[in-house]
Amino acid sequence: MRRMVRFGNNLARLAALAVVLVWAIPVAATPQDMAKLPVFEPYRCAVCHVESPENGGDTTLNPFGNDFLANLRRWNLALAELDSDSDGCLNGVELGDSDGDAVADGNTDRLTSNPGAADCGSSLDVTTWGELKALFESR
Ligand SMILES: [Ca+2]
Ligand SMILES: [Ca+2]
Ligand SMILES: [Ca+2]
Repeated sequence: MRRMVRFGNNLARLAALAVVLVWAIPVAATPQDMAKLPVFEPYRCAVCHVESPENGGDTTLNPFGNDFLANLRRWNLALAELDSDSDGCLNGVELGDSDGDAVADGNTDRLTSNPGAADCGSSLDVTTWGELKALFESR
């Protein structure tokens, strides 16, 4: 009987540890994931999340966050060429790294708009970007 109680206590501790780990891992991963992006100001957490956890908001992933996760938490050309939030601006254009090489375009240190929210404020839309890209590729 004593063995059963001890086993039950250990099982409860293990379950509690699992709950803590599941809760802690996504929170710990956020700054590391953010550091993989060449530019993340001014949106910070809101680049990937519906709202910024820093502001006590929802930690649900936005469309860009889902694509970043599906891309194995990597920022690259494949992700830069997507328009995760379907607002007409490619992720790379919104994020300020149009070729997805993790080096910001020019001296950009701020996002032009959020790749996870329909807020494309740039005049450089998918069509314009495609035309510009074709121009450079034809050289
Ligand atoms: Ca977009
Ligand atoms: Ca770049
Ligand atoms: Ca956007």
